Amino acid sequence: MTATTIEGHDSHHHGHPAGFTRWLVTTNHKDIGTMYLIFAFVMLLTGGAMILMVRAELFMPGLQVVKPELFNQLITLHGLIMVFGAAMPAATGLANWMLPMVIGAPDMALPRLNNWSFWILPPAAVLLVIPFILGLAGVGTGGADTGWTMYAPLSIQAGWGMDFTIFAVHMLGMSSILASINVIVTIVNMRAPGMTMWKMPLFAWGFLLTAILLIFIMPVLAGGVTMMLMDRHFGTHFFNAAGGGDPVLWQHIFWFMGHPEVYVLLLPIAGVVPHIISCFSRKDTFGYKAQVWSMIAIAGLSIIVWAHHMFTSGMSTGGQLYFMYSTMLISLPLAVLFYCWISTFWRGSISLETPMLFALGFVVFFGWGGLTGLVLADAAADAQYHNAYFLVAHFHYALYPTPVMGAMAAAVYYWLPKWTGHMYNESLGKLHFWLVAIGFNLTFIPQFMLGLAGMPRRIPDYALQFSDLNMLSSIGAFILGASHLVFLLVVVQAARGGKKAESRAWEGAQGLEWTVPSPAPYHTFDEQPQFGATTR
Ligand code: HEM
Ligand SMILES: [Cu+2]
Repeated sequence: MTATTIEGHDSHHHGHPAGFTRWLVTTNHKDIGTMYLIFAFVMLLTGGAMILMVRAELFMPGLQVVKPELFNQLITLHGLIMVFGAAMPAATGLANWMLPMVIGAPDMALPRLNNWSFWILPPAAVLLVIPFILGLAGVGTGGADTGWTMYAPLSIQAGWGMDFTIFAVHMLGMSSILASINVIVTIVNMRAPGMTMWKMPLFAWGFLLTAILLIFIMPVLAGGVTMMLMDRHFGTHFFNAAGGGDPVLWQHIFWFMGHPEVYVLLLPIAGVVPHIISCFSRKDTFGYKAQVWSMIAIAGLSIIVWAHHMFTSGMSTGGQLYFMYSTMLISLPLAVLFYCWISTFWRGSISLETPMLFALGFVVFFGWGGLTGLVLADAAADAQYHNAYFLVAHFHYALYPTPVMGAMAAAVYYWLPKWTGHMYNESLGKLHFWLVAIGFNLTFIPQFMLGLAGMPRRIPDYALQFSDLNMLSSIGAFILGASHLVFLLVVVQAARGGKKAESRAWEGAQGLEWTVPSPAPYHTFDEQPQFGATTR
């Protein structure tokens, strides 16, 4: 950001706060985007440190590092923090930074709401973690220890870490609903002239569908945790069989949110990745309309398949068949997406800069997550694999590539020159990628094998036969953890200096965001851009 833009801003508005106040009261989508991304990264390291303690415990059979109670708190907080603290805010940060720029808008439609959506997050994160820290200090009952799914009746009986978690979930959910409203209003109202819905970048489609999904599902979770709070403190028995309630009702409510949630994590990236693949293949995106319709189909289907998480909770044969086939149906639009991505780089003139490496890595690893998901969608096989490490490996192949490799790495590297005005260090970027590729697979391939061999999940100790694979998995996890520090180094370096980036930082890059200087000025489009034949 240059001094002239600030003066230009001041001349027609009121004063411009500096220092901490600037960040506290900012309504600028770039400031807010930056804060979201930093928050997400801090949460990634926090959740990561917690799971490294778990992997340290699982390095050898027997109990060495953490007590079983603490183990349960660690996996619970890891799951909650990764999903709500790291993955979703990373995507929202991207939306804030890039959505106005790719559709040619000066800012998000509701800037003050935007500020509020962000500032709800840090207190929520504190609420989530504080009982855990107090517990370590010997105060109270510790953090929630139910697993991130918070299954009743365990969550009804849990200590007061659960109440903090319920409150935190309310706040996190509120934040994402507000952010979603903002995304929808921005896309509907603020596109540059000439940009119809069917010419809008896939980036915007991904976020639009995600935002609609979130508004659909988050209130259901909010209702669910409110019922849980009532059960815990106000004498209701929604989930208590002794009082006429039903614990499985909780599972329905949770997974009605929880399953679409994985598509909330996927869809923004499904919108981002085609931009990157097309740029580094120097070819137009293949099958634009097919991709949009597939994303719509995925979003629609995602809300009618939730009970595939509940095959082992007891379900009628008819229910099992319905949820099995409806789940498998999602493979079709997903396969269309993969087909389009592959066709985009097919016979392109490909170069493998870091963003492209991460985009391709995403396609391969996430594809593996999808294929192993089909195994779990099979109601008969799921009985064997659901509560084994196979499931843990599967959902990490779905959930790590999406927010971390897609949003935090591929997209951040791709747009970093636009954000900072500098090129990042390509060799360190590549090192980051290969550490992720090796660390990630070394962590989770052994977990598939452990699952097939029958090692249960969420247990701090295991039989001797599982020793070697667990050791490998733990080594992989520490490599993966180290990779994130390399990433931090690259980003900090690029923010502080380096080779100047041109306005079109990548030769194959298309889109309105590349028509403005790098770094993008504080107010991107002082004059409304025209969307036409040369800009897509
Ligand atoms: C950074 C590398 C990561 C490693 C090494 C890792 C490892 C693990 C391990 C060992 C577990 C415990 C499994 C068990 O015993 O039940 C776990 C659970 C979980 N992880 Fe990760 N994870 C990583 C990243 C992520 C990310 C990025 C997400 C989501 C965006 C995520 C979401 C979850 C969830 C939802 C659970 C389930 C918690 C539960 O069972 O309640 N993880 N992870
Ligand atoms: Cu699901």
